[in-house]
Amino acid sequence: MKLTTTLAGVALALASLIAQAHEFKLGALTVGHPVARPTAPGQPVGGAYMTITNAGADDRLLSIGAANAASVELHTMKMEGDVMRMRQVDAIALPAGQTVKLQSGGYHVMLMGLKAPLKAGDRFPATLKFEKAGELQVEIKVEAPGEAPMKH
Ligand SMILES: [Cu+2]
Repeated sequence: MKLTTTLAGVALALASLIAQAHEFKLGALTVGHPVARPTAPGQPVGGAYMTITNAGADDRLLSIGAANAASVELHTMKMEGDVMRMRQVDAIALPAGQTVKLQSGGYHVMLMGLKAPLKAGDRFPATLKFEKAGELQVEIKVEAPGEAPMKH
């Protein structure tokens, strides 16, 4: 039991080290740990999350493209009465000097019309388009929620 716990701890530490290295830079922008959630067979829509740190002047995330989805939308979550609803947004503001978290319950990325289920452990390329900084290619990892060390 003790050994198992220790090994699990080591695995977790390694996973978080790898997660920290999983980032992409474009000028003053850093995209941290872009992940998508696994989907069930036949599920047409998937969610993706990341952090975007802006060390420069104000910018905006305008769109994301990914070849494994028919289209990719930027969404936010809003309470309407006592119901949480998703709504598409035109862009996500990236204020100077701030880190914006795209996460469950807030801004997030929706992959619409998935061509195949997203499986944990897979990776796929996506292109982020920023208003000022231009385009950045990132690699999105497919991870179940419990596997994301940054969520803790
Ligand atoms: Cu959504």
